[in-house]
Amino acid sequence: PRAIRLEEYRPSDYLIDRVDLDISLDAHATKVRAMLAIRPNPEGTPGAPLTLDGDELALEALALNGETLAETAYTCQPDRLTIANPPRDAFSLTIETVIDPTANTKLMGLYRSNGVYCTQCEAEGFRRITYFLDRPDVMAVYTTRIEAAREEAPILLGNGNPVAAGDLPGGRHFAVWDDPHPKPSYLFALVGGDLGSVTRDFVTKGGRAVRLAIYVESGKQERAHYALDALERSMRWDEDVFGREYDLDVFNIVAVSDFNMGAMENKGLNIFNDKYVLASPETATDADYAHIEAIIAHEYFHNWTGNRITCRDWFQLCLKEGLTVFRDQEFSSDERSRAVERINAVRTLRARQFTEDAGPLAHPVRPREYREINNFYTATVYEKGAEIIRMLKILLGDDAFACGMDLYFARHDNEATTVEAFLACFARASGQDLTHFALWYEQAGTPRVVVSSHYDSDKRQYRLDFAQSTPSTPGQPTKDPLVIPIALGLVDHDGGALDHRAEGLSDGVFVLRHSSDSLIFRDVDARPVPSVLRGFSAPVRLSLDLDDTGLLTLVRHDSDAFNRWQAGQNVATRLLTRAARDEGDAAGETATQALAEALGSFLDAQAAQDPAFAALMLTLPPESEIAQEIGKDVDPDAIHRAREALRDTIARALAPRLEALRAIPVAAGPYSPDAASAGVRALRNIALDLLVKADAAGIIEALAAQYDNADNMTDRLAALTSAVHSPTVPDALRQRLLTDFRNRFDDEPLVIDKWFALQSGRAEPDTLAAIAELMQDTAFSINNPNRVRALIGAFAMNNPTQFHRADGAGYDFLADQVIALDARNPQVAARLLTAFNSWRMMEPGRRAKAQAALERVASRDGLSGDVADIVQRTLD
Ligand code: HT7
Ligand code: ZN
Repeated sequence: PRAIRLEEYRPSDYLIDRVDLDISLDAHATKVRAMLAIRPNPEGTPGAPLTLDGDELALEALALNGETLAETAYTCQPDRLTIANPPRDAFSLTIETVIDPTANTKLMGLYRSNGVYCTQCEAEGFRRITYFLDRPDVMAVYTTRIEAAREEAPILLGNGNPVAAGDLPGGRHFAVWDDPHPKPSYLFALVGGDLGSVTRDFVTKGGRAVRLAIYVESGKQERAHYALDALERSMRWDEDVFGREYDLDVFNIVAVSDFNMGAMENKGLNIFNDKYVLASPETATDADYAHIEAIIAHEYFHNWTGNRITCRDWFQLCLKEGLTVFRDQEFSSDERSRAVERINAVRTLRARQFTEDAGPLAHPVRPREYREINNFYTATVYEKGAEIIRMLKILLGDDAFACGMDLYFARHDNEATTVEAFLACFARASGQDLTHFALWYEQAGTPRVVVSSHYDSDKRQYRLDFAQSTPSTPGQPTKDPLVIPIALGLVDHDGGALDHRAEGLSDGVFVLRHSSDSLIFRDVDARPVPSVLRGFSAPVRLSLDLDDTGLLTLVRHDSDAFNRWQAGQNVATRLLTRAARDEGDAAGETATQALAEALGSFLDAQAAQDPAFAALMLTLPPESEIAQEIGKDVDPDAIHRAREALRDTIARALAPRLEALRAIPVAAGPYSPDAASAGVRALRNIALDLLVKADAAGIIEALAAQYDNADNMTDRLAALTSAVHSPTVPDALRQRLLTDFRNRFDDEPLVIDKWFALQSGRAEPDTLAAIAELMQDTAFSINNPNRVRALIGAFAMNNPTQFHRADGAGYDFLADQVIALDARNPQVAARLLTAFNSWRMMEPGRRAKAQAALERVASRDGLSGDVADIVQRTLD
């Protein structure tokens, strides 16, 4: 496909004000009649031809102002309908198309999932339903009449409010939905199916009565209550924190089993991957519950940041996604532990976004060009996009940030707008010039900030020198300095906080604007320990000249929880990089012991008060982070060995304490997924895992008992995970538990996904063979994205030693799967292929094998645009 460029943006020559749809659902021949009220755009070219987008469409009829259009007046192909000389004034166009939802394996447009008709229109799926100006700056009000066989689809849902329904001859029925809010076509949705529901009444602060409903596969309603609670809490939170109220009489959510992503924020009718709705104590883990809460909130928050105010074009995707991720992260932080949420967000950012930013697919938060927009729903747009909003809040302060948000909502309601317009609201509200700050949207790559410290005892001065640089990325060989807010503080060696002032430090934040700068603290009696980038105040890689003693002081005493955790991670990262490079030595052993001791005293003092945080303190940096740190000629096996060895040593050193942690009680009563109870389970389960790795006496029996007696999925899966990943567990036990799990959850596809992912993530040479066998399991289907992600995605993304096997078999396997999947679902295939993102970092042998596998994919005839785009950029 040809490149689409931001600088080539032009307003549409035509606008569509009203859309009246009449859709008659049928498994193979769904009829769609669209009546569009069109007028020339005063900002467009007068008299320009009208070209509507299509994708695999078949036109049945076309009428202009009610009159059938002569065939000479238009040209039509599956991907485009052009009327050469449309009227100069407003006119109506009636378009009839017929589509086959059952044959739609791409899961874009209208398709069937387990017999349920549903739609996915973002980014460009509406054009698979009817010919349209399928771009987000064309906003219209919609009415949708849906008709179907009552037996097949007793529930018929659309955007907006229900306005009519009734029976029709031949066992059919209809429903009419009216959405008064202008919206872009990507927010259109409909659902038809035989679904069960849970409902609740909600009254907004302004007094509007709203009927909330979640629709799920019949019989699974009980599992939707947690999502419904999360929805109600999200709605209240958005009123309290952002002053945003809901604006329709109903809010519907539908869970479907086949979905390309997590969920979709269609106006008044969110459609969800059922993985992010359905939860029961027996089938969902604490982490699943937390994800459900976050995604329900995220999609709901889009109602204002995305729907009421949408994007002018797809280059502005971060305008809705980064901002909405920021909002859902704030919600989770308010509902749970702020420190734990922040640490988890940063772990995700580093694992996904930093990796992306360091590889061939690196792109700015607002890209300047794309070939396939589906490939830009990335960690950079979402997660780094959210970090930019967080930095803005730090730089402006809470009050000016809140005023900027209010101004944005007031100024741009019902508009399709841009990043510039968004920033202008904050510039206005704060009086600050944000021109330099805006570079965060334009410049790809993760900046490195190097900090060196100097203490002058004669002058009693302490100086911190800062330098920033950003590595080159594809298409951006040179970089400019960014505006980087760096929250920091000083700690003395006994752990006390030092309240020193420095010119340039405001409310504990230093703003680095140039390639280098310094901060001078006066009247400092002794060299302090600097705690820099508190709360991870900017998405950068930090190098700080702090030795292990200083870091361990921070582990023990930093008042900033994020940096206490980070300091422990830094010590571990140092040890792991050295060991993986085969540079382990006696100094390393001493440092390991010191780390274990610091963790031990931390556990003694803190574990009982904050178990969730303690669980994070005991978690070593992931292998992918060590690979990034090493940066070139990476040997994943060496990293894996180093990490296992360090974990083993720490586990042995902490064994008696870990036994005690296993005994911390979870709150009495039935299972509850609340953050406090989840934190205790997380700590107990990491203690179990470490003790299993350390082969502690009696721990295998304890593991088996936990698996057999668990009353919730978190504990059962934790026991199974330790069994699968620990070589100390006897094969017979591992097999017994795996077989039991498979049989116990035979009719629970979402649980079987956990079973698939566990086995495909095993760092063992026979894993690839096991996956080939698992693909024959009756529960596996290449057509279902969740199954594919669980078995093949987990292997490629979360199993570095086996995906990056030295013999290249992991690469060949993934290439084969991508090729096979591309014919059915290009979007999911392209996403799998991004696992090759770090191929250039590998040692030469692996690099050559990865390149060969990629070239094999690239040379295939008939590749989809999605896969062709990723493979070309990965190889470039
Ligand atoms: N805005 C939604 C993105 C999305 C999507 C994009 C491309 C293809 C399929 C998709 N399903 C959902 C989800 C969100 O970020 O809230
Ligand atoms: Zn979103």
